[in-house]
Parts: sequence; C-alpha cells; structure tokens
Amino acid sequence: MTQTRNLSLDQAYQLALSALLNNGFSQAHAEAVAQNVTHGERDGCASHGLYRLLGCIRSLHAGKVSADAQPKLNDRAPAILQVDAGGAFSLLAYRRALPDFIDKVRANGIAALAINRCVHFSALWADIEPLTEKGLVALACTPSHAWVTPAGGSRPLFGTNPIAFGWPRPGRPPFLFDMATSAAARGEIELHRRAGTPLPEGWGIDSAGNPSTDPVSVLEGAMLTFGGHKGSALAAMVELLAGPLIGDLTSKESLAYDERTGSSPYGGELVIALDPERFLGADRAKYFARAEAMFADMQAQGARIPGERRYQRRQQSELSGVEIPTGLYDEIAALCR
Ligand code: PYC
Repeated sequence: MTQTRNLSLDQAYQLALSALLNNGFSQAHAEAVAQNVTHGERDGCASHGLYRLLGCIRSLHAGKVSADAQPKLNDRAPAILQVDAGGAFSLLAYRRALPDFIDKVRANGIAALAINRCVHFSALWADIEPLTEKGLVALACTPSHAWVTPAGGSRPLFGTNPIAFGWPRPGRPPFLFDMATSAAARGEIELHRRAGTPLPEGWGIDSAGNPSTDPVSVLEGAMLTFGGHKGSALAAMVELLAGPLIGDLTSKESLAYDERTGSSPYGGELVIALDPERFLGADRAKYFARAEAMFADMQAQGARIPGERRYQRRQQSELSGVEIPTGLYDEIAALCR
C-alpha cells in the first residue's frame, strides 16, 4: 500500500508555494499555481493536484514557461476579450482577465475570452467556478499536446482536449463537469506509471497500435478518445475552437514546440460565458426551476450530478486535510531546498 502523509490545505498550499518560489517563479505566478494545485488535491483530483508541481518546475527549467510574464489584456470586440499570457501559465492571465470578462458577459449577455500564448496544465473546472459563482453559465476548452489518436487512426494527433461546462444552481454547488475528450487525462496515466499499476482497458494503444494497459507503453504509443468517433469529433472541435479560431496552436504544433522536453502544453484556451439574466429577464427563476426539476429527475434514477463528488470531497478536505503519497511529498520538499 502507498504510504501517505496528511497535510492541511494551508500546509499543502505553503509547500507548493515554496517549491515554485524556490525555483524562480514570480510571487504572482507562484500564488496562482499553488492555489490551483492545492484546490485540485482538495477536490480529490490528484491528477491535477500537487504532483503537477513536478511538471511546472520541469517546464521552467526546460525554458518552456515564463516565470514572470505579465498578462496583457486586449479588448478585441464588445463581446470578445483576449489576454496574452506571454508564455506563462494560463492561471494568472485568467485571474487578471476575469473582472473585464465578466463585465463583457453582463453587458452583452454572452462573451468569449481567448487566453493566448499560455502554458496549460490545470483543470478547467477551476476556470468555470468563478463564473458560476456569479450566476453565469460557462464553457471552456483547451487543446494540449498530440497524445491522442483520432478514432480509426493509430498515431497521436489530438490533445486530451478537455471541455468543462458549468450551470449555476441557486443555493447549491453548480452542475459542473470537466472531462477530457480522451478516455482519461494524461495525468491519470502518469499517476498509474508512478504507482506501477495497470491502466483500465480502452485507455490507450502501444506504439505498434495494439491495445495496451501498460502505462509506459501507452505514454509512448497513443491514448484513445472516449466514446470512439464521438470523443474524436469533440477533440477535433476543441482543436479548432481553442487553436486556429483564436490564433493559437493545435496539439500537434504544441508538441513540436515542446522539443521533447516533457513540458506542459503551450497554446490557447477559449472560455465562453452566458448571462441567464439577459436571456430570461424576469423569467429566470421559472426556467431555473425547470433545470432543478431535471437534476432531481436525474438523482431520482440514482444518477450523480457532475461535480457532486468534488464538492463532497472539498468539505471533507477542509475538515481533515489531504493525503499525499510520501514519495511525492519528498520529491516536492526536495524542490523547496
Ligand atoms: O492530464 O490531460 C492532461 C493534461 C492536459 C494538459 C496537461 N495535462
């Protein structure tokens, strides 16, 4: 059994912050990343938790992420905001763009935010939550590196290309899903490799194109999309929306840019948000009650509301902290010295 170490959320955050600052990230970037990975761990999403610090710091030492770039906002149209991350992680760019983006959504009823030239490793639900907290409906997507084969193919082309969607619920946590269009996130395969455990079937193929449950063979071969051609079509859509449409890289171009350094993907993210007040006006409450009726019908059949487990885990972590594999803790602690 994996040995673990318990950390309070504050200890987890301080550990992350210290590793990032000690390796040269500016205070603002270190805070944004430390908060994001602590929240991943807090919400039971280890694949986007503290272990990501290793990749963040590897990307910095490989020269593939800026430690201190200041995001630059560019007001492109009444309903389109762009933020140039300047080759740094997406998180600070998103933080800085958020107030202006929300103003645009409120003013127009719908607006899009393009985050360009960003290095991206983080879970998208963290970008959706600040919007649902303001009562907005939101959608986000980003390509990654060419790790996933299109349905019918045998060579990596698409990224894991997550799509996240959030719907605000009065007095309750939002309906919020964040799913890779691959059968699993890359990070989950890496966690299996670290733990020496086999993958579930259907996650990937080896470099000869044969189905494999060996994480190393799949990391060297290709990952599969979820739902065959359906996931493949959605993965292609993400490439288009958060690549060429916003003037940024596809996953194939991101991997070429990586030059085999094993750094995090580089490119763009697209966020679209909608203001129900503008769509519905005084009828908002009536139609939101219908949404609640649908959620109740789902639950009546035993179905889970996406995000439910995340919020339960959050409450638990806030009380009792998080369990980190001791090996991972030691690796991160070594980065603080
Ligand atoms: O785990 O799928 C993943 C991922 C995408 C970008 C960085 N990591």
